[in-house]
Amino acid sequence: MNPDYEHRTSPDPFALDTLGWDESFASAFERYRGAYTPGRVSSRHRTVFEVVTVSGLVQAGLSGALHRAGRMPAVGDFVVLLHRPEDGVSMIVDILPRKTVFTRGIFGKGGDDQVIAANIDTVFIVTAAGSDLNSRRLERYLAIVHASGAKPAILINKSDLAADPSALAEEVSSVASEVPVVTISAATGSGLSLLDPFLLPGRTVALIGSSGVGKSTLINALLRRTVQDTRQVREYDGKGRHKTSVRQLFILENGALVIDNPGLREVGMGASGSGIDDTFPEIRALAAGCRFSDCRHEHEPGCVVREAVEKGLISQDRLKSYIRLNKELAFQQEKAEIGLTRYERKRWKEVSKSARHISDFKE
Ligand SMILES: Nc1nc2c(ncn2[C@@H]2O[C@H](COP(=O)(O)OP(=O)(O)OP(=O)(O)O)[C@@H](O)[C@H]2O)c(=O)[nH]1
Ligand SMILES: [Mg+2]
Ligand SMILES: [Zn+2]
Repeated sequence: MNPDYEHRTSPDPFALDTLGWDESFASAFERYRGAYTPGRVSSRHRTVFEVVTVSGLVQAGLSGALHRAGRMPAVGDFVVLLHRPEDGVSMIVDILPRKTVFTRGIFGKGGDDQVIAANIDTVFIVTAAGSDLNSRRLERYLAIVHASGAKPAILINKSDLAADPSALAEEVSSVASEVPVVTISAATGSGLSLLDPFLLPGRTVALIGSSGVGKSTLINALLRRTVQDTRQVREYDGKGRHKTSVRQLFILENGALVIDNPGLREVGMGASGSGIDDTFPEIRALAAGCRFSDCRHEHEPGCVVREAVEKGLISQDRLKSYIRLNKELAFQQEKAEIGLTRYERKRWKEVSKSARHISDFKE
């Protein structure tokens, strides 16, 4: 449990709709009617999962079958629970198909540990006035969010520290394209009402960004804002004790769901796929006019994108960044393929060894 929050996921019972349940989950759950209960994973502590269900918060383990299949629920997943009254244990026996999957895309790390969260509608990419603000990093975040199926929004936090917050917003707008940019201060509460259109009942928002940008402070502010009429709340003491180590889903009073994440240290392009193109729509739009359909916009003749850079229509930095991220994607994909081949080779050795055993097969 993360002790750093003024309000936790409420243990009160919830209607499934409030948790983001919809028709597609309902039909996937259809075959489990009877002894099973659906729920949504709100946090994971190694092998124990906290799951919100219609009858409150449940602690559950993972079934042996899921474990053996290497299927690991992520925060935000809708899961199927089996409760064994004889020993009081709840077990996750299945994960319902995900609507969106948000992964960090670093090859070489365990498959399912890559998953940051599932079934996310909107991702708040949080940055802060000061040294964290970095256009190139924002492009990386945008690429993985676009690839996840969730919609991104960029939040510039700590506007109270900026001499000219609108200048920051303008700087960010140059990489944001059509992605909304919202300037806020989680500490003073300024701008928080601009987030209301994203914080809707049954919709899930995940917060990502570097450590220290104020993700947890923002969640506290949102929790406090939506409960302030009904509960007495201790004043936030601003001591920076919110270093988050566990990913966790919270439910705001109005039924919106928000997921706090630990600061991301590394964002790989491995799972970004077409997310890179979505991050650079101005380049994608022009690229269709390049002479070669696989033009990388480097040295190829008939490149419309480079021409646009020369004319000053597209920024040189943007094109450089686009090329670099695509190279990284290609490199990581290649690494993944080599990894697979090695695995296949090993499998083949095992298979041929057992074949030799059976039929005295000789190489
Ligand atoms: N001045 C100012 N400080 C803020 C604001 N929001 C957060 N902070 C401070 O920034 C520090 C880090 O805030 P956290 O909310 O812990 O940051 P985080 O993004 O959750 O960090 P990790 O959990 O490590 O990823 C704390 O000292 C906060 O008080 C803000 O709007 N203005
Ligand atoms: Mg935090
Ligand atoms: Zn080109």
